[in-house]
Amino acid sequence: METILQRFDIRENNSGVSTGAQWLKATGAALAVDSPVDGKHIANVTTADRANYDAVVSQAEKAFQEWRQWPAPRRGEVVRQMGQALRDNKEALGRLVSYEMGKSLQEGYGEVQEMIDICDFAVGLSRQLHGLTMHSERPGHRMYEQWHPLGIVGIISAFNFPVAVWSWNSMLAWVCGDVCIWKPSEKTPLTAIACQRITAQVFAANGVPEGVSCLVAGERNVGEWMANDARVPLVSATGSTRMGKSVGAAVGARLGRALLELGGNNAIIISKDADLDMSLIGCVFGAVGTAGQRCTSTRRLIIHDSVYDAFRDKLVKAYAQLRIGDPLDENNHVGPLIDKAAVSQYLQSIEQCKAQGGRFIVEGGVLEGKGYESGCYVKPAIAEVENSFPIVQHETFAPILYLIRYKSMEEAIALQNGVPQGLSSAIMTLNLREAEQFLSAGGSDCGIANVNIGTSGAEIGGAFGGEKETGGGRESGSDAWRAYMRRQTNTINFSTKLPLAQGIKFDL
Ligand code: UN1
Repeated sequence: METILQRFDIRENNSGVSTGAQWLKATGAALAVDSPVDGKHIANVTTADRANYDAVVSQAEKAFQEWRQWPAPRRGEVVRQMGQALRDNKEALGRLVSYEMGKSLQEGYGEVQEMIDICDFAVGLSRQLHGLTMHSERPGHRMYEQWHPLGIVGIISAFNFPVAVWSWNSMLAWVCGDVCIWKPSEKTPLTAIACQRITAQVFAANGVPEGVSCLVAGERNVGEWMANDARVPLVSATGSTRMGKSVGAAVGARLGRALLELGGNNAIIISKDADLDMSLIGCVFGAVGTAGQRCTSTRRLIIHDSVYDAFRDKLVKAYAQLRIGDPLDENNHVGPLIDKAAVSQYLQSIEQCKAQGGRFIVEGGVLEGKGYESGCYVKPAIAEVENSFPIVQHETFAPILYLIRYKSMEEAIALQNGVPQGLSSAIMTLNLREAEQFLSAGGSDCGIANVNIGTSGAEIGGAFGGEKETGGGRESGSDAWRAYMRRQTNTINFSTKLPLAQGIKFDL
């Protein structure tokens, strides 16, 4: 890890405030970063205070004046080089993600791969920021729309995807002509510093103005400054529903734009016509991958009565084979939770589940002893529950899987939709009618609905996000770029008269 820290110039004490090549003297509180993998202290990061934050916003505003004038394909060329730099750093950055955050090495690499993929996507997009043309109702008139950059995009990201979610936002924002200010999770500021170093090198080689990529490490208050700041037209926030409600309310009160990607409570329906062996992989990876800390993690299985016992037995067998331990060791399936606060939330949820009538068929618990010194390793657990239990309605960011029984497809869909969140959903079935019913307007109410694929691991090419308490925002692929731009409708009169629309006569 030493050589990786050196590669990204991460020292014992680091500033968490940067406008690109420049690192400001941060004068906020210091964050101590400990790895959940082995509990060891990695480094300290000094956060932004209000003066630091204001200095960064001023620099970003200046940078925007210039950056917005660059042709979009030229901005795309810079992002193409970002993709190359991330390829060159995939191994090192993936490892650092794994060590700072605790996800498996495979998933750490996978996360950097998502960054590379969004770079490629954004490069193509830089030549496709298309608007429409319309036929005017007036003679000698032309109408069309064009898309302009917004300005500063504030990016608030979560610990669980500490670098990929930033890249989904920033790569699109940059080709669109926006400048970005990133507030990473206070739990994972080191990977953010690493990304800022990679970006600074690419930007310097291309003469990108200082301030196009900014970093402001900090706690909640930094997010609140952004949310209340009229100089930040768009705040894109990923994290808990609680955080999203407060960001959304603050941004809404000033009529700014918020792009929210919040909690999920994702279910997979296991139909009577499911391929059970194939389903098992999707369900187990969905529930225990990233130690259940994805917003897309599978939290509920809604299983048809006729296959319930058989599938439950397969799950119990599969869970018995899970290897929990150091995520940097590729033999392990499950790494630690992010910190001890997450462990106590996991334990509390298990207690609440039991108190509400849940029956654990795979018991949870905290692992102790050699290799588990950080105190963050927990056992993935499975409980049989009712969907209506308050704990089942709530997103616990941990590997606790709830099993629910159903008899009819209508009932299964109602159960799937019967939670406050609406991010991801899936059905395992070989029955065309059931699959289409699940995908129809009366089917899943989520932003993502899959057939014979689990709830997690979405590709960047699709729009990513969900409904209800998930916040309604869409990031990454499809036409999510529009959220980072403002639309302008232009009408041009090339005739010798000035006719008014709607046939109105106004002669002088
Ligand atoms: C998240 O957990 O916030 O679909 C993002 C997935 C990943 C992204 C998850 N591509 O599971």
